[in-house]
This record gives sequence, C-alpha cells and structure tokens, in this order.
Amino acid sequence: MAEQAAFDYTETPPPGGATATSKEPQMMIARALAIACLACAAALPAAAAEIVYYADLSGAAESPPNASPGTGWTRVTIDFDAVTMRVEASFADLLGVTTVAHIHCCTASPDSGTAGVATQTPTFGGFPIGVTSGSYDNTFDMTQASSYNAAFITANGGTVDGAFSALTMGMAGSMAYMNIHTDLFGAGEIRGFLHAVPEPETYALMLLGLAAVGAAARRRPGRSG
Ligand SMILES: [Cu+2]
Repeated sequence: MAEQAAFDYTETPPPGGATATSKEPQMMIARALAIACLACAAALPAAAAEIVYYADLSGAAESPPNASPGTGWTRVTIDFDAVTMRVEASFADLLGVTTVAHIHCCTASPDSGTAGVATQTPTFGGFPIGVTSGSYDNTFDMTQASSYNAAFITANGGTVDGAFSALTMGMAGSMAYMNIHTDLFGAGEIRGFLHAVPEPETYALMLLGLAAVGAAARRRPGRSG
C-alpha cells in the first residue's frame, strides 16, 4: 500500500500547522484520483486499440429465415493500431456443406436486411469448406486490398482506408453480419449481426475509478448551497 503511506498525514501533520482533520478530505480525494488514474491508465490501451464484436449464428437470423438446425458463433476483433481483423468462428449441425463464408456490410438499418459482401471473396481464406461443422481463426491485414471484396472498396472511395472505415462503422452500427453459405442454402444457412462486446476487465476498472472519485466527492467538506 505505497500510495496509502504517501498520503498518510494523520500521524505527523505537515509543517504550517494544518491539522489532521482539515487535511483528511483532500487526502481522500487525492487518493481516489490516484486510484482512478491508475485504473484508467490500465484500461485505456486495450480499449483504444481494439474493439471485439460477437454474433451468434442461426438459420432463424437469415433473411428470409430458414429452418436449419445449424448453430454457430463468430468473434471479430478489430485492432485499430495494427489495422487487423481477427475472425474466429465455430459452427455445427448444418444441413448442407459449407461453400463460402464472409462478412456482409452494410445493411440499411441495424440487425435487419441484407448487404453485399465486404470482406475477402469468394470466402475467408482458409475457412473450412465442404463440411457441416468446423472452426476457424484467421487474422487479416486490413491495409491489403485482398482482405476486402473489390466492389466494397470501389463503393467506399476506392481505397482500403475508405473500406476499413466503412466496414468498422458498419460493425459499430450493427449493420454488418457474418454469413455461412452451404450447398443447400445459397443465400446463407446461418448468420448473425455483429455487436460490440464490452471487455469486462476494462469496464470493471473504469467503474472502480468512478466509484473512488464519487466516494471522495461525497466526503468533501460541507459546502453550503
Ligand atoms: Cu455471403
């Protein structure tokens, strides 16, 4: 508890005659701010660089819905510093065998409708094809045109920067979806719209910091009015 010792004026008041009781509120606030700053400093690097999106995949989520018993999930991690997109996925119990899988973007409204393919065509490189179940984990360099559908780049200023912005904005707006197509469901057997996932440790630290500041504020010496 090094920070406690640094602010512990109660035993030996500092020169100048300030009493322990008059110093205590400031000490509490300083200590709370120190904790808050530490918490935010720890939280910011991860929060600033990466956003994680998740989607459950199902036939019911297709447009139009289908009766596939298939299930799956995908987790998409956008790293804005490295300009990469990691795509993890797992799926099972499909009726058909996989043909292509990719992310479509951007629908006209959140969580509904259809859009063209935004990412690598015809399918994510290395995605398991010809199977009813499987898993996937690949990281794309989003500074490369090959990571996008060429038509998506053309539609977004003709640059990979424009395409990256459009794709990440679409994900943030719940207007991008992962779609797994099979031989029996050409338009897609299971899909799901991506939604941002708060990182629990990040939010826990931020809440801790805010709580500490709030506690300090409540302890401030009484102000009339
Ligand atoms: Cu598709």
